[in-house]
Amino acid sequence: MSFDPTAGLSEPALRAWWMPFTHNRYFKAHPRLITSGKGAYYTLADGKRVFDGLSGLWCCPLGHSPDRVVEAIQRQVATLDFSPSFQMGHPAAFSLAERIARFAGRPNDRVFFVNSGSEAVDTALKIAVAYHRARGESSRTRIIGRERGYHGVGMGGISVGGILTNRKMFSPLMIPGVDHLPHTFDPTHMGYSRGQPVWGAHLADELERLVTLHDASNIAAVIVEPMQGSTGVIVPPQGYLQRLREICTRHGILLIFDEVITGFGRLGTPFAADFFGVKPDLITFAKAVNNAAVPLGGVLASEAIHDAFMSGPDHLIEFFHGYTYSAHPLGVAAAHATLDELLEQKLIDRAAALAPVLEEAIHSLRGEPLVADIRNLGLAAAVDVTPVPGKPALRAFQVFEQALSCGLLPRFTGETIALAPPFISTEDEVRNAVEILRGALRAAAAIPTT
Ligand code: PXG
Ligand code: PLP
Repeated sequence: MSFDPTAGLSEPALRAWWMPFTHNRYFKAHPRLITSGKGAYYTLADGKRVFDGLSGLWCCPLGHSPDRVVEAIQRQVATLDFSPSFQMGHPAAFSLAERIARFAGRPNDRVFFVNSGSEAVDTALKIAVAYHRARGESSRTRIIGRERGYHGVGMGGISVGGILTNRKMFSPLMIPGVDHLPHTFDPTHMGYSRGQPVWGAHLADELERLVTLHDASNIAAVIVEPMQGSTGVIVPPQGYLQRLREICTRHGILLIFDEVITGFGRLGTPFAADFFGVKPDLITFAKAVNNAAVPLGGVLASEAIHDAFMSGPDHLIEFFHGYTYSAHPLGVAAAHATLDELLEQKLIDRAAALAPVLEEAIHSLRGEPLVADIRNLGLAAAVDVTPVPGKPALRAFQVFEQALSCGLLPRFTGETIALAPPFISTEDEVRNAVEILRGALRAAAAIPTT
């Protein structure tokens, strides 16, 4: 018997899926089920339509099930469902790599395909360490991440990441030799900033201190999200990323931008590197690369990094790394169709044009009940709420539930509500999402907390 997605869920079925990053007990007592999606809207199991305020999980800029992507996947699965990428290859993967490198304005880069942001991060860390070794600088092994950073859930990613809850249970599994730069959020100096805060470029100088502590000869790479998404849209201060770049260059340290959220247009430019005018050595991407229709991610590596590996007999493998599903034909087909759509429909320009609409709307929430801070950059914004004393993360959850009941699916984590609407949204939809959030803040504030 085939599965009927619209049928009510049985108790054993609800029990069986141990859900990721979810309050499983609460969820299973109060299931929130999505049964379909089209354009900027989901349909829930009770038939209600909700606006997708976070483009999936930051990954569906074209909205849901765009015809072109659907058709590309359908054609591909009927032609070549799987193709091994170890010692064999399929043509569309090569042309996609070339397209992505050109799209990034880095035509000589090489693209290593993976299946998620977490895999992209762990791959980039491996490339960084192996690169230095290949060049005879094998003492360069230390990696520098940043507080509050989110780099996925692989062992490398949680080690360089800086989100306490994602780290504290797994302490013995962390890779050694990692330091963290301070995060750049300071509400006393940058509260309610619109776009990039003016204050804070000096925080990049902490990297110099780490170099002084360890010596550059021991440091392989620095990894940062150019805009921190997952931890709540923390926007880099003006000049900060430029300064990180200068310090890395001066000391021969690789700079990795984790663009899993910012890649493919979220800031209104192809990559955040373009937005900030800073050129990292490695870029990780995933999510929006193919509108998330099939898991796909990758790492862009500069030609110099790639070439350092190309030594030894040419019949031998140069980089002992890869995944069964690297460059999966369905993921690749979806990415070609996504790029076609992003470029032909000029959707990145549209994201850029919607950015000031979102900025204006979200900052109009200042002074509403519970609001503690508001931030935005590109087509992304966040509102911090004042926590209920002794009950961390409850307020944002209440706001989320109120919003959902009024037709908006935002994202909540900790004390933050985030919005990152699809690029296909209209101005009215963006403004309306913020109005629903306003109502949700007021309604949540009225809920007794004792
Ligand atoms: N790096 C960054 C910068 C990310 O934002 C990952 C790596 C990991 O990607 P995967 O594909 O392994 O999940 C991410 C993922 C949220 C949210 O609501 C953010 C992410 C994932 C899920 C939810 O902020 N970021
Ligand atoms: N575990 C086992 C036993 C495997 O054979 C493989 C791949 O062959 C993996 C894990 C890794 O899987 P993937 O390549 O999908 O990451």
